[in-house]
Amino acid sequence: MATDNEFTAKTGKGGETHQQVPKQGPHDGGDHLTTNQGIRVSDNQNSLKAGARGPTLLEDFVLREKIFHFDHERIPERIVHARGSAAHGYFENYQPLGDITKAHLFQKAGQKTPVFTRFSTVAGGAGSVDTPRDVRGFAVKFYTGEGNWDLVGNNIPVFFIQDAIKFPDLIHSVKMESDRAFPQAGSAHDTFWDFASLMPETTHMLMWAMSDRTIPRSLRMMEGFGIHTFKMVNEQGKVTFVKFHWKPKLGVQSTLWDEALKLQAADNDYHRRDLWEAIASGNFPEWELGIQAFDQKFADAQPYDVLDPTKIIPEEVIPVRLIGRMVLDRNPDNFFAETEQVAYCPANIVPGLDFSNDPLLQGRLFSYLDTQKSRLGTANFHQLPINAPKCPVMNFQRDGQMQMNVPKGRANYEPNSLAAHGEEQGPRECPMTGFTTAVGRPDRDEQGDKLRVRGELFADHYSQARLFWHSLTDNERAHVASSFVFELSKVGLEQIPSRMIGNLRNVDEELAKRVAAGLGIAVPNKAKAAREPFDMAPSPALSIQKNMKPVLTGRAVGILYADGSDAAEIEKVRAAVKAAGGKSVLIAPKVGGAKLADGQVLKADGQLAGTPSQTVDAIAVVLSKEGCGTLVNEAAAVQFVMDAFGHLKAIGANPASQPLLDKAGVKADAGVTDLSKKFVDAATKRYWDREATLRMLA
Ligand code: HDE
Repeated sequence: MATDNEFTAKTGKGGETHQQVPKQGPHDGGDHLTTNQGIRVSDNQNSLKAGARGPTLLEDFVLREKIFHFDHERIPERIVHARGSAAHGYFENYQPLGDITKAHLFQKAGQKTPVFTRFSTVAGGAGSVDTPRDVRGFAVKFYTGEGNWDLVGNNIPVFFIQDAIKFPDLIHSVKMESDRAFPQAGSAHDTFWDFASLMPETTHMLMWAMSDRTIPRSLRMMEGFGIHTFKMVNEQGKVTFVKFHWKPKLGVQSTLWDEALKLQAADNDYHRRDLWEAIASGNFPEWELGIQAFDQKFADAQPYDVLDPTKIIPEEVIPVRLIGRMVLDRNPDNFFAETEQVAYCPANIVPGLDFSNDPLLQGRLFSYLDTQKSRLGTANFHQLPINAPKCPVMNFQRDGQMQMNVPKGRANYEPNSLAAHGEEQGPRECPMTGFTTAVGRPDRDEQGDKLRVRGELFADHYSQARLFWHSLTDNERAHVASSFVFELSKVGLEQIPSRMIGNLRNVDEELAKRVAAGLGIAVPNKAKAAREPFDMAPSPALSIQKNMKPVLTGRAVGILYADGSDAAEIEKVRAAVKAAGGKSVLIAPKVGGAKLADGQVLKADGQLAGTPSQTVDAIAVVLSKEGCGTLVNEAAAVQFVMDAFGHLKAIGANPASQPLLDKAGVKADAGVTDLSKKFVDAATKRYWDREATLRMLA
């Protein structure tokens, strides 16, 4: 390929720029622009006209082909999870798992399997923002030597509904209301809460959705869950039930609601950019894959049904066994070809794994294959490079739109005896290595009448919602209660908040009271529970704050400086942040930089007005007396500090910057330090205690 300056630049008659392959060539290589038919193009700036000012001619096949292709560039976006970001990487197995599964990817220590992982929001369209309050999708395609395995999960371990037949209702209710087409990408509206409050089985997931889990700090800092109970099957056919967990190496971190709202204004692509930049800079995001493994005896002994996707198994009851790690180390080459066209399907499974009878999972096994056909347009979508297995694919399926393979010979059926005549005979089934379905429990679950019913224990809608509430810190509970208040405050139909709070009384009376008080309405009657809830031992593993890792790795520190700032002071902070594994972001009133006290100009990474403090995890304010004197009158600077304080972040400052801190209302606490080593330690945390002094939470 020729580089820019190897092309000849010419100006055409109308002043338009032409970059051309030079007259002297080369005319044999790959530098020539062509049509899709390979015809070289002589002019990519002007269509063919009858005279310089005449009409464009239909004959211009170059123009017609270009516009024709452009007109068809868009494909239907995903019905749910339309907005997503993805990356390539690998899964590395820790130890042989032959005792519980025969799947090849789990047989050797150190064995690597390529993966493509896509994270997404659920409710918004493909062009919506990254940071609404929403569940996040966490879908991993493992390209194993035995075919593709797709683990299509979320960042919350339970789901809203128990049966697939309710999914269209759930999604219709949460998406934009169908007459007015708003709100985009948010659940804070009538139809969602109408549906949710009429469906008490949603209560457990609602608790998670109203918690900080749905406003993650970064895609790199989310847990992932397979949600359903799956099966692993070993060589002897023995079945073990498993729940899948992804544990982020950086720990789980979230934003505050006010911060998430402001991030929407600051950067619509906050999570997409963060993932891309982390990978591009070599800071590869990493998760460990864990399983909770159990048998039928354990399942039968629980007071909840392990086939019910609105239930978890607390980690304190069955610890998560870590079986491998996933590293995302390569950004996609092309967003459309890879991130948009990737087609996950929970039915894609390899020998050694199997489905459970979870009725939500069973419905998903149909849905995804079906949706890909309407999204990608052809039954041959599996041939797209991002979807194609990295192992041989051989069968007698033929033809269809966009068939990319050119099968040879006549063998498009079997049995056949074509080999007897020296012809290609095609592949055959293999009982030894082929996928076989594990034998279930014909004695109990898989016999009997055809019924449209649910398992009895599915009727307990509240015990685990209560477990979640009881496992949180006081500050996290305040966030949950406040989120309910925020969301229900946007609901116009007055019967809905009361109905919802009536349900919440079954979770916790205190929560219900707080939400009612926050809305300024009376506490309604308690809803009748379909099955009386019971108390479970709290599970500290469910809390984000109790499990925060106080590290700077993966986190960013914004350094605010201006004309007259001290170079050595700035450098000291940068070096300390780097040593602690963090990233410094230099922020100055002008992106070209500021003239420091020693005369040097230090270029900024971001302009103050365009880089508010919600884009970083902690701030250092390094101003001269004069610089501070100017910035106390700059709203963006005051807001920068005020928001960092309000978002409970560490603030380091030199003495000359104090007037700015004072103007921003910063009060001394453990998170407000000088610029010594203390600051970098402080920057690894948030100051939850500060919140009660700043915000009236429910
Ligand atoms: Fe999905 N879901 N889903 N879902 N889902 C889709 O498939 C569906 C459910 C999840 O990054 C769609 O390719 C039904 C649970 C993720 O491309 C569609 C039911 C969980 C993604 C679909 C569920 C998920 C999807 C839309 C109820 C967590 C994005 C486009 C039975 C375990 C994958 C597409 C990606 C996508 C159907 C419930 C996760 C329409 C019918 C539970 C992460 O097929």
